[in-house]
Amino acid sequence: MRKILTILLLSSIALTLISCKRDAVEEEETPVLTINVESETWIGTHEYFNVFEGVTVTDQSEIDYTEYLTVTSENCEIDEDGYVNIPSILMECFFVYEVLHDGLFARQLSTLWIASTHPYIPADIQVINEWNFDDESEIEGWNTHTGSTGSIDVSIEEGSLKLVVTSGTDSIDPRIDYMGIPFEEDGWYLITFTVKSSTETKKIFFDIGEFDLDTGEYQTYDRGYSHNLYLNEEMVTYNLFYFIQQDCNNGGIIIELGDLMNSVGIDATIWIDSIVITHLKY
Ligand SMILES: [Ca+2]
Repeated sequence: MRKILTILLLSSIALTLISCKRDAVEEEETPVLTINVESETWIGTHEYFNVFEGVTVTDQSEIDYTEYLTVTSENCEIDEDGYVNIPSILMECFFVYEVLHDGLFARQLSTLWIASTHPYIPADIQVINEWNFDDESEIEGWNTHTGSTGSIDVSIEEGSLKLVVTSGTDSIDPRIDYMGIPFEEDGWYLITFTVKSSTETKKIFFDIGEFDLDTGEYQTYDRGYSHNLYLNEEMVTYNLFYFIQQDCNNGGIIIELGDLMNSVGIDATIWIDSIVITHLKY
């Protein structure tokens, strides 16, 4: 009996020792931290981005170290809450995610691409000009420039602005414009309209900007958002976005109808309707 008890006791001690040794091994295992962040993120201009959103730091035992995470960037500004000051122009931000806690360290790089052909449309919009061309009075304020060889005849037909265009040999003439609209610096504007052409391959240039009253020169103020459009024989609705770089009091729409690249010597009758200029407020 004593022998059995002794064996049991020894077995128990041995098991305890093995158990303690296992605990010791587990305690000695060094946590390895992983920063769980996408290596690349794409957003449009005027979307917000927070460097901490959705990012976690864990070790192999799923212990959370997220509270020790820091993020820095050499080329983009991050505010104290983690929001990035997104510039309006196309670019990228480089972020360095780091965690340092109790001698443990991890680093992860991440790139935010800010790229979009246009911003999203916010809830707060303001229609600043609108033309439905339902009667002759809506031609008022639209000016034409014919250049040396082109011509343009403006009228209203079936509720649309009708432009009978002889292309001529200039690229910027003939043209039609409407000026006197104030645009705000750093403002996003959306222009919608419908347009069709008697000739499928006719191309027009649609832009917003300002006439310098001193020089008589037209100056474009958008940043890479001017638009060359191929027209269709059916009415097509366009939504064109523009970003204005500086205040202009005498801004407006300009539509060039002449010898544009890939549209040389093409005469056409063009119908435009339902032009709406909207200021997008972010
Ligand atoms: Ca109309």
